[in-house]
Amino acid sequence: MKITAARVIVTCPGRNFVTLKIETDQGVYGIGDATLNGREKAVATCLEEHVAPLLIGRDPQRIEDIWQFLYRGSYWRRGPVQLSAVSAVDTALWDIKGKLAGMPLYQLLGGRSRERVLCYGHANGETLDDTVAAVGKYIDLGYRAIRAQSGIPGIEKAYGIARGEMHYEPADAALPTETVWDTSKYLRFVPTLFERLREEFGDEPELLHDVHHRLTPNEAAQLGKALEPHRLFWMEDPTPAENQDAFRLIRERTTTPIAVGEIFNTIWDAKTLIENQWIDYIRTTVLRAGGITHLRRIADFASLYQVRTGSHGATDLSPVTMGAAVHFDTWVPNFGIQEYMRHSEETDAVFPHDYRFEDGFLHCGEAPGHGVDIDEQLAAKYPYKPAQLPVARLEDGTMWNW
Ligand code: CS2
Ligand code: MG
Repeated sequence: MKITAARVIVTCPGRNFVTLKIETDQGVYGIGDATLNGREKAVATCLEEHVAPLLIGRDPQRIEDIWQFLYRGSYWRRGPVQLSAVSAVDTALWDIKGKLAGMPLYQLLGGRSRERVLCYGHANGETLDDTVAAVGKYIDLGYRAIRAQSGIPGIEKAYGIARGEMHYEPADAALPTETVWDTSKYLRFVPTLFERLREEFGDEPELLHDVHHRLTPNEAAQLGKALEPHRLFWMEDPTPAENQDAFRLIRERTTTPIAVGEIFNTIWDAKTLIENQWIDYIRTTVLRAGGITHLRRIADFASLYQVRTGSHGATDLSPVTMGAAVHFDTWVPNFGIQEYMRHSEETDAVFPHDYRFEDGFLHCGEAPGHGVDIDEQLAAKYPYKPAQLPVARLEDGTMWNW
């Protein structure tokens, strides 16, 4: 069996997506997601110019060997562009293997560990009251776990706040929008938000919050401590994680659970965090961390240290990633939670899929492979539209972490 083509499809049904379609001499094809928000063309070019030619003529059944060939064989290991490309190939190859076997992906991995996959949705609002109302809306929709982000008094554009109804898309302009950040205002405000949410909704709903890399380790520890009475499911990305040792300072000062890893590309980005048990949840995804093949390695390593999975699932990960993720989550023994930001109707139409949301949980389908396809004719109607992520500066103009 041979790979005959590896084609890249770029489409923008409301937001940009890069999709890889691997075709074979037996008519079976597989789909992989290669979207890197704000850097879509870099991955598309990497795939088209450098990776696709390496795939032609290879046996698509040799997933592990192709992974090793692309990772070890590229010499330039790691990095979001290279690993998003590798992930797309890997996801498409697992899709092909599932179709050949006539089995859904979770069966290939070892079968079901659970009946359904707990997921969390995104509630956000310009003000504290708006955010409380948004959390109420998610509870009405059946969600049992909800991430809450709010506008902060005195900060004009806070991370995570949607302009429209229910769909937050940070990549909002061809050139990065400049936002202003103020740590003191943020630290004063956030505990009042969660205090209010517990008052309104009681102990039952799981509440999450994304700090989005804005704090120093000591500030993160202060926030974690202040949030302890409100029993968060997790505090995400409290500080940038290039220096994994920074998390010791947070861990030793607060019991608020910590989740990290949506931008990690390999196990090496998380190794110190996991083996020291400085985090509770690892957020690596099928799309960013080497596909099913490598994500499985990370999850197995994490299981030795009682670290559970909590994969990234923002809208910039296409339904292809979401489909593969729900299969992975259905199997992975040390599953924690799955982020689930619903896609727009246009996106869902371009990517027909058989996973579904019901009663606060996601269910994967039984179709062979990961169960997500691409309607190429429809995709062609939505041309690429440049959009980059914002940047943040302190009030005096200093560049900060967005
Ligand atoms: C985020 C994302 O979902 C999350 O937790 O951190 O919204 C992130 O900002 C985007 O995926 C960036 O592309
Ligand atoms: Mg995040």
